[in-house]
Amino acid sequence: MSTGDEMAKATGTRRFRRAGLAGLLACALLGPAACGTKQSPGAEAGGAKRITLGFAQVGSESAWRVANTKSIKDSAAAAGITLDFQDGKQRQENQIAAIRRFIAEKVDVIAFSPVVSSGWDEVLQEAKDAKIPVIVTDRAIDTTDTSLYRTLLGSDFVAEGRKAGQWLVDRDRAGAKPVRIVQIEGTTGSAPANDRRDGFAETIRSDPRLKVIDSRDGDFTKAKGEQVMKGFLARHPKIDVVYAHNDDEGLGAIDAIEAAGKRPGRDISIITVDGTRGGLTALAGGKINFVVECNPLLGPQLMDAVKKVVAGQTIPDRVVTDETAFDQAKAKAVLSGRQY
Ligand code: GZL
Ligand code: ZN
Repeated sequence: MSTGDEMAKATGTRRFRRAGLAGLLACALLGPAACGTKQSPGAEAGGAKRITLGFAQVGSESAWRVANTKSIKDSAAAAGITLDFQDGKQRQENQIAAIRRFIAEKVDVIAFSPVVSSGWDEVLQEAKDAKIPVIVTDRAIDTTDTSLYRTLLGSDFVAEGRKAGQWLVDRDRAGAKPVRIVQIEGTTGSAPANDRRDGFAETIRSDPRLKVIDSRDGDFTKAKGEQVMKGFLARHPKIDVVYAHNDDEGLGAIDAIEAAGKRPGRDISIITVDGTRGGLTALAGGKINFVVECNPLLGPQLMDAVKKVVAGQTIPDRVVTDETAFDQAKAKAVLSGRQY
């Protein structure tokens, strides 16, 4: 390219940039009207009012959560629903502040995945007073007033715990020796941690050789899972099984077990929950022994519920996501096709 051309290109670029800058400035100062981009005042092409959904997410603590967030964002776009998405960074006060912001914005519907199960009545009463319907997704809340939300859309975590326990009961049925189990729990006070613990405990009770000898909060993260497993290895000379409440904690436990010179999946068996690519890869490779699925792809069902609520249709007060479980052969079969 000749120098002249380069000059023209450069000037052109500079001019374009200046105009762009001025345009941006006008947009920022004068609001959408000056932006040139058509800001539909809420009317959709077909004239139906465009729905606005406020969603307060737990955080981005695990691969499951990242997949859950993607499903919600992609589904809102596909459904033509305007989404105000707020990341709670795993703190309840952030989620409560986000819900208050949605109320102030007068969104059409509020949805959230409660990081812990208690402490929601006050803010949900404010949403009810503002006549904004609420949908609880993924994790359940403890409340005596079920009029505070329209439905709970998410997994049956007790069933997930039972599946994990049943696999162990079936596998060790023939054995005679005691089976020492350590449990890496999910976030203290969260529905999945409470229910996966209870479902597992009630199932292994049928076999007196299966004993949980230690249990600690791994907060659903890989880092905490590794830290907790290091503590277990330091405290207990003999551990036979790790039951981790999600894949990420299980992957952290693998690192700690290998650092201690033991073979995960062989010297110490590992059971996890979620069914993310990381968990299934470790299962296919023999470092994890069993993975219970927890389906994060709640987006389509959530948008369907949002549209029904806005249209004044009744929806069931509980929608359970369907889920399966994986042994090594099944993991190998499904891994290449996994979305997350
Ligand atoms: C379960 C979900 C849990 C996942 C974890 O539905 O709330 O939170 O099992 C995630 O991976 O952090
Ligand atoms: Zn689940």
